[in-house]
Amino acid sequence: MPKKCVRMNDAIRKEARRLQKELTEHSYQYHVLDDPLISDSEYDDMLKKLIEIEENFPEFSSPDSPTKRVGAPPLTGFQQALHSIPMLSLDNAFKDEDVLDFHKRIVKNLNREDILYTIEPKLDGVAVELKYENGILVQAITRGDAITGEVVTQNVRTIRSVPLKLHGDKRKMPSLLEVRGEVIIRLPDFLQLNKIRLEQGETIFANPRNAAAGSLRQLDSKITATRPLDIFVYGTGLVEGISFQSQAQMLLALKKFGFPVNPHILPGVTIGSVLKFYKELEALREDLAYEIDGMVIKVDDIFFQRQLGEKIKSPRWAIAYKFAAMQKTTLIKDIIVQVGRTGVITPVAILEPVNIGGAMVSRATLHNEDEIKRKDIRIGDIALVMRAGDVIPKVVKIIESRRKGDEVPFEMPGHCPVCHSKIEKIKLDKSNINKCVNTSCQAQLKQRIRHFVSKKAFDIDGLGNKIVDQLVDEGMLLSFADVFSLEKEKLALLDRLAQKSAFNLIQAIEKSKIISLRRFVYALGIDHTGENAAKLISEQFSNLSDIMETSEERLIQINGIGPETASSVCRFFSNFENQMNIKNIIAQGVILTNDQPIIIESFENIFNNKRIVLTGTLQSMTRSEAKKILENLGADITSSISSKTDFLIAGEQAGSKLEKAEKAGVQILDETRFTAMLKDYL
Ligand code: JCF
Repeated sequence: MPKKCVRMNDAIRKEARRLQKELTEHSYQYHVLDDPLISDSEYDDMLKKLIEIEENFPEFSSPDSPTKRVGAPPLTGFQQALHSIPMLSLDNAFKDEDVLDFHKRIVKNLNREDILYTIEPKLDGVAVELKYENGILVQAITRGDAITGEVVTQNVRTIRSVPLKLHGDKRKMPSLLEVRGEVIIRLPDFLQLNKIRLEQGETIFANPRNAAAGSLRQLDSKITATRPLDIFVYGTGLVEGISFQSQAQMLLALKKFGFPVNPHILPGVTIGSVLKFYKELEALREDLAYEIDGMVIKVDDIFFQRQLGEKIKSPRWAIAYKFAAMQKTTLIKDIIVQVGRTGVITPVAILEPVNIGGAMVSRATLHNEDEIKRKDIRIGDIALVMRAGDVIPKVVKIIESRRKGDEVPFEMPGHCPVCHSKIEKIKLDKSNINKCVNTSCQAQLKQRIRHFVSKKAFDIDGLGNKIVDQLVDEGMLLSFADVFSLEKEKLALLDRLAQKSAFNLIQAIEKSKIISLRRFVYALGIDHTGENAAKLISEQFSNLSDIMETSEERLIQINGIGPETASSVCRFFSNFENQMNIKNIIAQGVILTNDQPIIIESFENIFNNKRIVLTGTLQSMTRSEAKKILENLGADITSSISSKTDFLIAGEQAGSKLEKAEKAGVQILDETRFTAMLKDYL
């Protein structure tokens, strides 16, 4: 080969190495440390470049290249492999007493009292073992029957938080390191995954663990690569060329090798603290973004662990202290139907109340008629009910063995339970929905207004579901626009509302009138138009009229807007009644804002015609931005305080103007108050 060519190849090899190294680092920053240093698109560009090089020069690829994360050609079946050391499971404890017994056994066995434990959340995922030879990931196997597992190396390579190569000095790599951990899917990712599957007419996963297991056991790793798998590691199998004295030290070492280690681990604590932490972890459970089903308690000292040894199925030095189940069985007393915002009828199971993981549950969603048929759910059945995080409880399945024979199958009513209009069956994609097609149905109106005033829409504090329902029942709310003409005196007549609350509510309504275009579009409750779609659309248009007049073709061009949303948005705005509704809302003095503020209608807002002085440093915007926004709202911005000044907006380090304003009795707004008044006008 001519010299020049060698040199060029050399440069390409170097470039490949550089890209591999940088991509690996950025992937770790993003997936393990949760602290990305570059944008997604910069990352994608680099990855694309590397893929191209490796396709043309396969000799520059390597088993730990980030390109290996996209999946390999499909397998025809999984191979089996032996675990070097059996991958045991854990004995369970269900109450403090069980844990104290465990402690007593250990004290007796080791003949000493000073035992320290390392404790960690017990993840509800899929156990795997990763094998690193000289720092490179060479094999991954599932737990299987503890002795042999299935080889899922290609799939595990697609998990972004799994290091393909250990971090640290190459010369100090252990010759062999088997790392054990739990593959999980986080709850938000799980919900998103199921949402997509539902939209595509595929079966949904019952829980994150099933989703993780199903994804890990894919023969086609390209499919696995699309699944949001994550991992936490908690231990080792066979290790050569390195050793650990304690569980805590081992976890720290694993962290340094680049593995995600759970942040809620408590190293080296006494048995008293173990029991205390159990309660704290149980409380924390609700806030975690992944499912845990207990706490793992391990003797910290690895020498002691060896002394204690193992039983056939589980080690003597560890135990799992389980939490109350998030699934319980209970009686389905009745099945009723609820009418949603768009008229969709959702069947709901009325349950014999049951405590599930600390919360009383008396209702569970049944999604739709098809789901009831598929799961053969009947009134009088004993069912397994699940609660997870703050999502609505649902019926997982019925317990067939507890059927008596007198259970009654559910029948979808022919008429809306609220307005008595006919319920129509509509085929949507691959599923059937039942719908009350009467758009003036009171049940729908209630739901629409609940949505209209909700946190992410108009955000009217004090206008909760019960009050909305009552106002609709009393005929005081017939449309969106009526929200803005509610009167204090009439509100105070409602049995739920005290004088003071009525006053506060009126204030909250006034405040809500300045609203961003994005929130406004979301508030309208258009089919298939959630928070994100509303945001994407609003970003593309400077005002509402433009959105109202746009075409489906134009909407589909927006990245992230699909054909369903596009057609639904156009249908909504071409409907005469909707157009009238919007006109009436605006006529009530609602002001729409956007990133470039454009005011649609009248100037009824608190800053209109006011003389305002700005001083000090604002955190959320520059002074000139604040000036522009205020001027758009009709304010007159002046530079010095006088008796005619209405407001002083004082940022940090406000000086003499602040003093002067205080003396002159001018109303002072600090940044928090000011931005609250503007709300998300910014
Ligand atoms: O989080 C888990 N599911 C988990 C399982 C954590 C551990 O530390 C474990 C385990 C199973 C066995 N430790 C052992 C020894």
